[in-house]
Amino acid sequence: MQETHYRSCNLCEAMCGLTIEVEDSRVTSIKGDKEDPFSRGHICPKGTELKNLYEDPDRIKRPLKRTESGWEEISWPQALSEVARGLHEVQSKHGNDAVGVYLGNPTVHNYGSMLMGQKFVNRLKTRNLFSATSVDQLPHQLLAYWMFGHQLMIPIPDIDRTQYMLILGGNPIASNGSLMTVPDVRKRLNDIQKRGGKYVVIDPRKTETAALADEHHFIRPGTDAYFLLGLVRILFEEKRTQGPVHYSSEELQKLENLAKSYELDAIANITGISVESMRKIALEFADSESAVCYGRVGVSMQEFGAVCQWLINVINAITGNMDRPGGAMFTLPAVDVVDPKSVMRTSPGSFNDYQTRVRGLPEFSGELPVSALAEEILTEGPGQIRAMVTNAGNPVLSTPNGAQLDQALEGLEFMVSVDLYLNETTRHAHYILPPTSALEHDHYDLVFNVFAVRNTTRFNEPVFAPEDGMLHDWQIYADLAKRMDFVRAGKPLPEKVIESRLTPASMIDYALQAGPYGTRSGKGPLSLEHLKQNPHGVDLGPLQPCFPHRLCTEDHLLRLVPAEILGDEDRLRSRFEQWKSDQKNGKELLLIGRRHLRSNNSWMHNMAKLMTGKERCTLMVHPDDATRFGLSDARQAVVESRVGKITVPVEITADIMTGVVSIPHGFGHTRKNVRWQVASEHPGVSINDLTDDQAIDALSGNAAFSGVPVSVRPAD
Ligand SMILES: Nc1nc2c(c(=O)[nH]1)N[C@H]1C(S)=C(S)[C@@H](COP(=O)(O)OP(=O)(O)OC[C@H]3O[C@@H](n4cnc5c(=O)[nH]c(N)nc54)[C@H](O)[C@@H]3O)O[C@H]1N2
Ligand SMILES: Nc1nc2c(c(=O)[nH]1)N[C@H]1C(S)=C(S)[C@@H](COP(=O)(O)OP(=O)(O)OC[C@H]3O[C@@H](n4cnc5c(=O)[nH]c(N)nc54)[C@H](O)[C@@H]3O)O[C@H]1N2
Ligand code: SF4
Ligand SMILES: [Mo]
Repeated sequence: MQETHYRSCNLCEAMCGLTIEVEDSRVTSIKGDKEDPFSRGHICPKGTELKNLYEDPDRIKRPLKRTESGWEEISWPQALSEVARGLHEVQSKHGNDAVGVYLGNPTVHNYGSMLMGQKFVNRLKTRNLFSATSVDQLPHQLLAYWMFGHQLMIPIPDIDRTQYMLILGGNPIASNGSLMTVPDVRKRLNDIQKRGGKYVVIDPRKTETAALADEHHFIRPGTDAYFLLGLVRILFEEKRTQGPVHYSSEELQKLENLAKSYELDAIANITGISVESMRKIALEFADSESAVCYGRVGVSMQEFGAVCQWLINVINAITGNMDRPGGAMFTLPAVDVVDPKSVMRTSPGSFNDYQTRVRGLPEFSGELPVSALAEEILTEGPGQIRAMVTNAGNPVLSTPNGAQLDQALEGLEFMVSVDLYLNETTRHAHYILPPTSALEHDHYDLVFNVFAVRNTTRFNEPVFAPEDGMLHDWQIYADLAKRMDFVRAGKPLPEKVIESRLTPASMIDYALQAGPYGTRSGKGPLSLEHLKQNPHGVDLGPLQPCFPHRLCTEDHLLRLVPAEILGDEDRLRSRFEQWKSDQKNGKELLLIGRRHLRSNNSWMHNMAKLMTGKERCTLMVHPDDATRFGLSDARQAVVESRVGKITVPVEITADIMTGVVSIPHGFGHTRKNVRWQVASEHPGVSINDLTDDQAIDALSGNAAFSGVPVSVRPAD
């Protein structure tokens, strides 16, 4: 029997609509869905791999328990009970904070896991909550909280209407866009050019996105804050600022004073971008009919990640491009998570309400920076983490100084992982609880509809029923949350999986109906049923201006210069002085990362079709540096940092700035007892065995991956 299913891909942020053909319970083809009004048929090579992910023989299908003789398959009730008891035991012996939690990136691509996982995590009542946020977008959320009053009021580039886009530290043509859900980004960037606009890229590497840009400027890693300050200074000098609009004139004055205290010549020396180039960019930006500045991981994962995100918002605001078509705008999603009256409202945020035990790093919105995780496990004393729960993550490969974390996890009293695979992290678990894979569960994108470049919505029905004896992420967490209550109350534990009457779909139905386009709120046709009738998705129109009513600050003004940023000024200035007087010894190179279209962080390397072609885990080096350090193409080099040393093949290319080298993250599948057969044939090495857990943005606590000082030499 042949059937056609429609659902969107949940692997990255782009949410591409897929047309999935199934014959006799096997997927026969996955293509882009041309009738999806948002993605318009776009798909990348990873989308079709949902089939192989579903069929992957390495995927875990039954709960696993680590025993003396290896992994043993056990029943769900046994696994869930032993996990609940294990966690309870650690907490009753050592206190609630003795259990740590790490939520990986795919958590936010799985609404069931988010909705029910949250209930379970709340039950644990631990402060030791970590996630991929603090190796990623923490500065974006922090500045949204400070400037707009809500951590999820993140400004989104109105890419379809802008006439000038300035991109820093993002490579959307490889990553398919981030904090800008934008399927088919190559075409949308090209459309800017076709309508007479332009886009400009600031990046230490001439990336796939930079290669097609109107202009590309190399920048020294970690110096973007000064480049952005330079632009702000020029905007003031050239009288291109607007305002006050939605902010006070005192704030504008404070900003001007700050920017004018950084000299343009010094900025040019430090960043490698000339004063003329800065001036050209600033003036073209300001004089464009509309313009938007966008910065992504390359500028959030650095020493001044928070300052960078602040200045990006500032540039959009003072040129009149904040909250206007073609500038930086805000979504009004079908399930609103920002409006305090919404049934799905989330916390506006919190900052520094408490700190990590060892290093005193600040909390953000109930989470602590993951750069501190290993030391919280390794450092003895009250409050030490003795047990971990990991969900959909691989922090051994994805967080700084991963080797240290690897070692820390080995010594835990108890660890449970909810994951599809035995990866570099979950191999340390005592129990692995495997959920269904994407094609077996329904999905509503709670997160990426909020960050989309158009208001859009769809509901994704499962393609297959779950295999016998498999549970969804949400079912695992719904059970565990209740089972913890039983254990704590000293009651006998249920011998069956505890069913929940509340389902993620029912929660979404309620939220859709009550939401800004819903039937119950009388504002539109949306309900779960309506979305099921429209399987290609529903377009809700372009982004609309929403200031001041949607601003979540008390006075409904945007805070142009948050006090916390001013508090970071001394650090910003002293680093500036340090850069100015930096006597380059010529021995040090600055390490950055990169992404490849056919990868997805650490976990798609097990898909054989994605792994064909040239070796991907290489050290990119500029020809001049290769000569300087005696490196030859395709030969091995030793790269060494404060925390570690790895050996990696060299790729000589003029597409990287001199003084900079690059290695992609997510590789390093060489550790023992990992069950990733294909990935093990393309193991590569982990860049995060070089990145430094002590290198952070001291203001936000975010990891500073960009610009790690390393030495490089030939391996033989
Ligand atoms: N040096 C350097 N390090 C980086 C980065 C960088 O640019 N440079 N990028 C950082 C960024 S932005 C991020 S987001 C992190 C990502 O880092 P992590 O979130 O720690 O790791 P992933 O590789 O995304 O985790 C994948 C795991 O999730 C599991 N998984 C997938 N789908 C599901 C699901 O539906 N349910 C469950 N339970 N499990 C699932 C997979 O089986 C796999 O084991 O890496 C960060 N690390
Ligand atoms: N194919 C693929 N797609 C993905 C992922 C993946 O692993 N593979 N991961 C997903 C995830 S979790 C995320 S968060 C997004 C990230 O999406 P993007 O932010 O677009 O990610 P990258 O491609 O790593 O782009 C970061 C860029 O920053 C540059 N950079 C590094 N340091 C600096 C610096 O100091 N200054 C400046 N100006 N630039 C710098 C790098 O050279 C790189 O080109 O991608 C998502 N999509
Ligand atoms: S671009 Fe992202 S959402 Fe689209 S098919 Fe590729 S991985 Fe899936
Ligand atoms: Mo990410």
